[in-house]
Formats: sequence, structure tokens, C-alpha cells
Amino acid sequence: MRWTPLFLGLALLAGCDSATEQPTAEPIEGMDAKAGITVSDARLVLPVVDGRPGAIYLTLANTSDKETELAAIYLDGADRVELHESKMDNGVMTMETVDGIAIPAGQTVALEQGGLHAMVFGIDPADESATREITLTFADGDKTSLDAKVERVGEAAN
Ligand SMILES: [Cu+2]
Repeated sequence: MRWTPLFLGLALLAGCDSATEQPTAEPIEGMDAKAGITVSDARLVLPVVDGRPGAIYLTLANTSDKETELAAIYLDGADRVELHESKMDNGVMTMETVDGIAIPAGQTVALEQGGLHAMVFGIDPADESATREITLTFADGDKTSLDAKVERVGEAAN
């Protein structure tokens, strides 16, 4: 029974430590969500070979009452991520860069193969991560970070 006071003392010390750490964790949690915007089904498709771009697909749902615009996506380690739109032009699939992707109030917009999508340049095709963190920046400056599932499908050139 002699160890009981010591044990209590340690428990109190541990309690103090976690209390002082709490404030530093809060700003990081705040970055993980943008009010009124839900991001789901985020995937990072790796290129088949080095030198080819990869792609990011995800779904954005705007549950707020005002339009939001996705301005950029950041992936650590990649040269750059561009927002693209695929279009049929005289029977040929082409794509062009877009400055931003509007998500109207109450609407859901999907970044998907053959439509709006994000293309990732300078990415390692041999990345063995199960997930990679991506950061979305909106036109109003808000940012949201989330994990994208890493896929190795080899259909990243659309
Ligand atoms: Cu593209």
C-alpha cells in the first residue's frame, strides 16, 4: 500500500501535462473542416510511370446557403496540382485548366474522371502510402485538410 501516494502524485502530474498541451492542438483541429462544406470520397490516383501526372478525385457538398469556390489543392511533395475540366471537343476528349471550381449553395460537385478533376504533377508513382494528406484552399482563404486514399489504378491521364 506504500506506493499509493506516489501513484496518485504521478497521475496528478500527468493530468497537468495533458492540460497544458491542449491549446496547441486546437488550431490544427480547426484546419480540418470548413463550415458548410463536406469533402468525401477523396482519392489520389498515382501515375503508372514516372513523369506522368496523377489525379485527385473527391466530392464536395455545400450545405451552406452561399456559394463557395475551390481555388487550389496542395499535396506535399508534388511539384504542383492543377484544377482541370475535361470536355468532348469534336469527338475528342480534351482538358483545360480552370481557375476555380464553384460549389453553389446546397449543391454537390464531384471531381471525377472525365469531368472536373485535379491533376498532380511531379509525383512519385512508387508511393506506398495508404493515404496522403491533401489541403484544399477555397477562394475566401479557408483551408481544409483531409486524408485521400492512395490508389494505383493506372488511369490517371484523363
Ligand atoms: Cu487533367
